[in-house]
Amino acid sequence: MPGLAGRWMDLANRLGRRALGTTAENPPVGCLLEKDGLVVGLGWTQPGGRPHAETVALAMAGEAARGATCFVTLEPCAHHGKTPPCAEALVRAGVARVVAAIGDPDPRVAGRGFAMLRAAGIAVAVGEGAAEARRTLAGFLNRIISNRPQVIAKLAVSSDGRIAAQPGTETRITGPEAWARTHLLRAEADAILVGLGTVLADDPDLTCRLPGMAGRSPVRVVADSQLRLPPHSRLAASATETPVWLLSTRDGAVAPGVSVLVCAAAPDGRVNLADGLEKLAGRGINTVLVEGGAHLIDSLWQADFIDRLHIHRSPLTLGPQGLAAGPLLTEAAKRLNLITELRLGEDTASVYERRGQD
Ligand code: AOF
Ligand code: ZN
Repeated sequence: MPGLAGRWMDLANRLGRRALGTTAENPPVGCLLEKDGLVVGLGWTQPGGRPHAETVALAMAGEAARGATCFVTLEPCAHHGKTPPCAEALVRAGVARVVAAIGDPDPRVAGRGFAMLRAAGIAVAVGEGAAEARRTLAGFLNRIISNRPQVIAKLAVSSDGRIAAQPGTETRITGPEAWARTHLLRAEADAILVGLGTVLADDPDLTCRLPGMAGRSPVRVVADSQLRLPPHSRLAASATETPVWLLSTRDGAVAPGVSVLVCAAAPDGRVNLADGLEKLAGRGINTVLVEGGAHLIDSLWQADFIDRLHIHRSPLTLGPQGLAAGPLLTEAAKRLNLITELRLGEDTASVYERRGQD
């Protein structure tokens, strides 16, 4: 059972999670202002990345912020960017103490936020709830430190380890609860990535279709080295409403709203995935959810780009003619840490994370 500070921070972490997938290129931060055991303000980074979480919480608290403790999942910013520094706003509001989960590696901040607070006589403690904050902020941390987004893969498999009844076809393997969970993962991602083969086979929408959450659809990205995205596909046809980006080795115009990110080619003529991920990071994408196909997920796995993996397992059997899931299924348990297991109706979800994250 965490102490009192841990429980306030737990709440701040929950607030931060609300912003997942809505703040790129900024991090999804949560902030809570507590005074005399009461919450006097709360907030999270707003859609598009601004205002920052602290600004929202301070605005809610007004005068009550004076003498309060600020629980925040990331070091308050110190730079004059598109908004004035949060550290300065906390000082001006008369906050007595700041408890932050982790420091901000953005070179414009990197310790300066804490220094600014301490210089003004504010008590600063760092580390409470750090593991959870790092999980929510993993995409941002990855992008700032490694110049690539956090790669989250999702795979649905039958009880006999198959991902489709036949290669090149779409098979509904899992039930409605797993469907809802997948759409939640979409809502929490900045971008969703599939290979062109998946588009040709399934003609997917790749939007978030949870009731009331259509506005949370991520940018839809297709690895399409030769610009073969059919202009009449659902993706291309809806690109003016929900953006579509193509990772390609060539430039060209495909359809209104579709942008092409020209990437280096791999030796096999496909897109160089390291470069593709860097291009996404360059556009501010913190997290990318990869839903298929098998070849793309396999290539990302072989290159060790998968940071988190969701495996949805169904009790269905597809039989030996079905398309096998590839080495990832057996290797995941050895190479990654199992962090969560959930029941999703008839199905189960196992969530794995790259080792050494905590
Ligand atoms: C905070 N609270 O809620 C967020 C922060 O372009 P700007 O001015 O919005 O600054 C973006 C940077 O601010 C971003 O790279 C990260 O370092 C920090 N994000 N900081 O104090 C927040 N989202
Ligand atoms: Zn800020």
